This record gives sequence, structure tokens and C-alpha cells, in this order.
Amino acid sequence: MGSSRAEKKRAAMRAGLAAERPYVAVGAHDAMSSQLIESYGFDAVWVSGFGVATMTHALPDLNLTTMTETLRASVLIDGATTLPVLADCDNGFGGLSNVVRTLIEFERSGIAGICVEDNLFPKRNSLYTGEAKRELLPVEEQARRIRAAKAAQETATFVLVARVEALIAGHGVEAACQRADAYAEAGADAILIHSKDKSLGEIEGFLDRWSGRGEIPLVAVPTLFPDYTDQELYDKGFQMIILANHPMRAAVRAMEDVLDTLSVQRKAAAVDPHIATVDHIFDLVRTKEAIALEESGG
Ligand code: SPV
Ligand code: MG
Repeated sequence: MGSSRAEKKRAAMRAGLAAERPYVAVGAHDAMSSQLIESYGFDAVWVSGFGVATMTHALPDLNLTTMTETLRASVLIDGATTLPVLADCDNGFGGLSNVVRTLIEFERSGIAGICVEDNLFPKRNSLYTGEAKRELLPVEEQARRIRAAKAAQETATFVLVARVEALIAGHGVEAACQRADAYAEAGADAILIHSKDKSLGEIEGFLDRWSGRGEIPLVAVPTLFPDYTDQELYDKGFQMIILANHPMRAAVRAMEDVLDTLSVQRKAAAVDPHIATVDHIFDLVRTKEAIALEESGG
């Protein structure tokens, strides 16, 4: 089952998750960010739920984007790259049946894999600091959902990454280990252990204590511990590193700077040295080639 394009991407993702070097994904929020990520030599593309909510919908990352909207964004992002795409599917958008349907729809759409986290619906972005308490699904329920989704999978190669939010929720290292064990046992293909501890103390506690280490790949999102290189994180025990939101933040900063200058100077030339040329944009989407094809004989 599955097209050869999807199968190639899934095989590449599985090889990357088993490779003896860091497997690095960068977060895309749209098709062009996906294309650019590939042209800078990264290994995979992460569909950032945060990025899609923010850039496509101008909404906060609070489970407001639906499964259908996330799938649509993921298909556009996947279409713009030959790299494998790992789609951030939040908590699977509801209950057990929603998680199962999410896996089936993304698999049938040719995406290489999905990531599902154990935040209760409606989730809140993990980096958000202004909240009193974060609620997680009970570990048994999340394991049940993962098991059910994996049982519904139609190909052998589609990748399900189970994301553990126990450290983000302040439940500590033991709880994180228990969840990682349960999700691995339920059939997850990799574990994303999320943390916002800048010192990396929590993560190192997890890496020291987790017995499943070495048996299943571990994934890191180092947004809040940004000083470690991909190789340093690999050497600590992470197979996949996701640089989740940097293109989005670059785009917002660049647009704000240009709009600020335009609003003050009131003429286009003021920003010309700071923006991509129109020809560069034409080149990025292979405009000349498309027109040559339209005008070719025959
Ligand atoms: C995302 O990019 O949507 C993520 C990563 O889930 S984070 O924002 O760090 O939670
Ligand atoms: Mg997300």
C-alpha cells in the first residue's frame, strides 16, 4: 500500500531514525518554508502545529486548528519537498477514535509520519509559560490510543512518534520514564521527550534513568535549550533533533522589520536592499521553466 513516493520518504525517515548521526528536521509552516528547508540540506521537515496555527490561521496554538486543516497544511508542505515529513498532530484532535482517524488520514495522504502528544484536549503550546497547571491524559489512556492507532495502520513503514509532556507538565523524570515505557510498549516508533529546562538537567535525568534507551529512537525539540549542536544532542542520546519554529520566527521578524520601515518611509525603495528580489521569487518556484514548457512546440 502507499505510493512509491510515500514509501521512499518513510524508508528515509526510518533510516534516519536508525542512523549513526543526528537526523535533523526543521519546522515548516507552509509549502515555501518546506522547500527552503530542503535546499539547505536538512534531513526532514516537521509540520509545526504552532507554525500552521500562527502563520496560516493567525490563531494561538490551542488545538484550534482541526485535523482537516492540519492535514491540508501537511499535504502542501509534503508536496513542496522530497524530504520525509513528520506532521505534528497535537493530541490527535480529540479522543481515541480521533487519534485513530488521524493516523489513517495522514498515512493515506502520503505523509511519512505523525507525532501525537499526551496533552489533554484542548492542549496549549508547550512553550507557553503563563499557565497555572497543565493537564495530561492518564498514561494508560494515551497508551491505549497509541495501540489502537498503530493497529489501524495500513503500511508497515508509517512512523508514529509518541510525545511525552510529563517534564513540561512538571511531573518529573520518573513519570516521564513511565510514560515513555508505556508508549514504546504500545507500539510507538520513537519517543519525543519534550522539556523547557534550559540547563538540560531534567533531560539528562531522563536519559540516565530511562531503561528503553537504545531500543527506540529519542527525539528532542531544543527550542529552550538552544546552545547544544545537533551532534552534542545526538551524543547525549537523541537520534532526531527538531528545530521546530525557526523559519516562522524568521519570517515574522523579517515582515515586521520591512513593514516598520515602509510605514515610516512611505516608499518601496526604502526596503529594497532588505528583501528578496522578484526574480529570486520567480526562480524559487521555477517560473521560467513553467513558461518555457507552456511555450514549447508540440
Ligand atoms: C510545534 O512546533 O508545534 C511543536 C513544538 O509542537 S513546540 O512548539 O515546542 O511545542
Ligand atoms: Mg505543536
